[in-house]
Amino acid sequence: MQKIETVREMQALADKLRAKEQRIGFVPTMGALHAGHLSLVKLARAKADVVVVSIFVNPTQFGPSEDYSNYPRPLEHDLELCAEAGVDAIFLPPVAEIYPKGCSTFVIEEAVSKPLEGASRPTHFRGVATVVAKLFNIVRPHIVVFGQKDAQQVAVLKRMAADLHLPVKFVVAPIMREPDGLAMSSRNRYLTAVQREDSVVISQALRRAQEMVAGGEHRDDRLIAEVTHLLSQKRRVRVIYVAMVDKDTFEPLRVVVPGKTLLAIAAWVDEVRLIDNVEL
Ligand code: PAJ
Repeated sequence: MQKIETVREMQALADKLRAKEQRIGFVPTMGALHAGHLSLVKLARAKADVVVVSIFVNPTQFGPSEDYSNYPRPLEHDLELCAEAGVDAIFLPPVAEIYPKGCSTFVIEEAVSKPLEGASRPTHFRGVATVVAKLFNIVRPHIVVFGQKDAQQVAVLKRMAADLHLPVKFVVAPIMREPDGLAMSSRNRYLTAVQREDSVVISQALRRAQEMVAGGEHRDDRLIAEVTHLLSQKRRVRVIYVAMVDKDTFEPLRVVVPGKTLLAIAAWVDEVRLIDNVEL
């Protein structure tokens, strides 16, 4: 596994691979890797000749009171996991390599990024879109793999790639969950045992909504009321949003449209912010 820390070297590798007509599959991450990330790597391996993973805790996507400096950075362990998963190259740039002094250009998607996550984290998607556009220009992938766990991120980045004519093919991986249903996340390691117990209500509430839809309920107000009620049963859980939206535009939907509808939750479990979603 090659370890690359500079933009110049990464672009040179991408050029060399492209000259040999090798298809580059790319999985961008912020590290603290878990089985969710590794499922993305597996998909990339199945769909490309060479797999590049980036590990970069991107400062511009964290708000001023968020966990940028405390974000977990277990680098050695991440490198072991990548090597075991058959990653060919790992891109680990220092912050100054991605945001050199004087850098003043950002990518702002102005529709899909506005509601839900965008409303509660106003500069988040500007940071995500900017870093991902940069990474696409550095890694020059044919195929990129993202997780459905961050469904709005996928929708914003697909919109960005289409709008900027970026020649990448998106592959979206299903949400990997713990045995009790909790969606895997690098932030789960912040949870204490009691918080971890309460956090399971998030995926349980989403599953309940799926059952209601299977039983014939299609109205957003009834589904959202039930989900909100279930979440309110746990003392440590505070709802940030529960929303039923179109999975591509993130506009609200009043009734379930099969194949198009996402139910998304963000909630605090004490001071840990968790998100999850299901298709309805
Ligand atoms: P990060 O949170 O490290 O996630 C990297 C990728 O792993 C994302 O595409 C995310 O959706 C996916 N992922 C996380 N948990 C998952 C799970 N339980 N099941 C399936 N996939 C999962 O998302 C980011 O980093 C950053 O915003 C990034 C795109 C790297 C830009 O900085």
